[in-house]
Amino acid sequence: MGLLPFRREGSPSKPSASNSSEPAGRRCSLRNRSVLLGLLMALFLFVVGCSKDGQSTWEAFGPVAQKQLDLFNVLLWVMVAVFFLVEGVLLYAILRYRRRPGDPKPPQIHGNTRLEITLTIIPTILVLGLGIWSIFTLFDIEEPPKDGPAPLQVNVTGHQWWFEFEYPDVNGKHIITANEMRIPVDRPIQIQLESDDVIHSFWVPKLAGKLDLVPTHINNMWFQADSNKIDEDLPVTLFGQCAELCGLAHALMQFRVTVMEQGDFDSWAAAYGPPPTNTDKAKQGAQIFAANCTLCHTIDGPDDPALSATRLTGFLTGGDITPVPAPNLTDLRSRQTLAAGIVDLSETTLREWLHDPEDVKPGNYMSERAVLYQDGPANLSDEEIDTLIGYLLDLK
Ligand code: HEC
Ligand SMILES: [Cu+2]
Repeated sequence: MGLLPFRREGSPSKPSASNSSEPAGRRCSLRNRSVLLGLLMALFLFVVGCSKDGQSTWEAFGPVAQKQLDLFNVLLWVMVAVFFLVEGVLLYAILRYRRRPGDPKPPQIHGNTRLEITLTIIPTILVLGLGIWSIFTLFDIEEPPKDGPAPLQVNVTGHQWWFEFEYPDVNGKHIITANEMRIPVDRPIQIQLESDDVIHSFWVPKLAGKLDLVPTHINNMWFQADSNKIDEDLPVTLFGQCAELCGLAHALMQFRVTVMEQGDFDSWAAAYGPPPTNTDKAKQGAQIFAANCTLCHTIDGPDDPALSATRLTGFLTGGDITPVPAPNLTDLRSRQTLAAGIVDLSETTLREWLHDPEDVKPGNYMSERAVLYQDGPANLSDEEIDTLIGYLLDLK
């Protein structure tokens, strides 16, 4: 059974509303029903779009998102006011001065210099004002404040269809992980964005606006999560999403940002390392992993750059069975989600993933390129999969 509501068979087609042999009354009621359905859908989207939970742009957890939200609010409400003013005047003129039976032909006029100048100056002032405010905001959020705490560097790489997070230096330690970014609260996070393949976009609405991950080009941004803007207890997990159509599984390319106390963040960094192999079962798991998975995955610390280069070449060259860049699994046991944030990580979901990744995330490059999955579900016994899971998640 799939974890996602994908339907493999075609759904039964709906009766056509434009069937001309039907009586007029029935055609009409069908059309009314589609109008009603359309309105309900619009209402649903409107209501869902306004929710502050999850992936919302209406709530800011830090200074960058706050300044962007302030600007957005000003732009939005000024434009709403202009819209209602213009449409109001238009409606008033249409209704009040509409032609009535017997009205004489109105006098024809041409040109009104004073009115034309006024109607040129007002929008010019508005557009210039909002434009200048936007530019100042851009400069304002370009860099973290110089007098604050030192920023933490995180390098983000976009892959089809998952995110890689590299911390060059956390208390002297080099860390590479995937799909879940952990950040300490009240500290600027300096982010470098790049892509391995196509253009992706990095977006955590509660922390900052979107920025593209572009191949062969580095983009920079920063954000910060402020404890005084978050009224829940830490750690708090925020939703992120690739916001640039990047291929088949684009809609399944999400990530999480977990805001933590500095102490908890340091403990996570200190614990970062391969899963222990202190039992026979775990040793067996490590062997199965070495035999089947290390072509693409690293599990003993940050990826070796030479190996990453080979994997990238494999990906770009194509073919059925080639290495490809894949999520670093060193700290998989500390994660909450699987396969770029699309399912919660548990023994059950990991079993489903290892059994048949294609069923969980159609199009992904693990089922596409691994020998194990060339004939569909894994060429591994249930015991082997269980042993692997025990090793990966450090189960006792
Ligand atoms: C041919 C390369 C390849 C091989 C071999 C491979 N994988 Fe993967 N794996 C990938 C790719 C690519 C992804 C990312 C899929 C996605 O999210 O789109 C992935 C994702 C995963 C994930 C999810 C990681 C995350 O951050 O959510 C796990 C767990 C995983 N693989 C485990 C394994 C195990 C265990 C094996 C060996 C039995 C294995 N993989 C073999 C390429 C591979
Ligand atoms: Cu993407």
